Amino acid sequence: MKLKIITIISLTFISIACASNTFIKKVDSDADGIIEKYIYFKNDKCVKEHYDKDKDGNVDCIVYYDEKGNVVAFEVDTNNDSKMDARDEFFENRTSKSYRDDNKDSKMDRSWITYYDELGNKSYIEYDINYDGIIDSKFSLVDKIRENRINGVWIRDHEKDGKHGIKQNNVWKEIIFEDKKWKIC
Ligand SMILES: [Ca+2]
Ligand SMILES: [Ca+2]
Ligand SMILES: [Ca+2]
Ligand SMILES: [Ca+2]
Repeated sequence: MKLKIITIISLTFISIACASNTFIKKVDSDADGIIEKYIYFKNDKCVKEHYDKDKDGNVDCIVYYDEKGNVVAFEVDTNNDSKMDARDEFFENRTSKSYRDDNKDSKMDRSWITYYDELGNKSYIEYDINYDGIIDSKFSLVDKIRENRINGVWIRDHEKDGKHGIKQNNVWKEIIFEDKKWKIC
């Protein structure tokens, strides 16, 4: 009797999966009885993978794929609270966009756009420090120059002892990011 019930449940699950044209493949690659990878298929193509790398039963990494099998996005739960707090998106025009939820309140706090050269090396980064859609700083990895938008003007950063700053009449002044903008101290 017990065996019969299990068979019915199993068949029902397959039927639902076929009707929606999607199914999930569960992978226990080291055969320890714990599923550490879930592969989601739609129209026979892998659309995303869920990973439980530390095997605590919660997904801690998700990889998204496009129709060609390219990775288009990557999410990670860095503090193991079952909420993704880091996301990276990859685009065909040799750019990527990264988001981070630093205080783990499920709202992203900062983002940056990375540009790559033809060889795939990072060449340029634009930072939105407060995640309001406005770029606050930019950094060229080619000439190692960082600029910060101060009162609407891009001004070269003269970093000193880990602090950001500007030079005015050869005098160094620290700048801090406060109330959504860079301010000269
Ligand atoms: Ca986990
Ligand atoms: Ca998290
Ligand atoms: Ca946040
Ligand atoms: Ca901003």
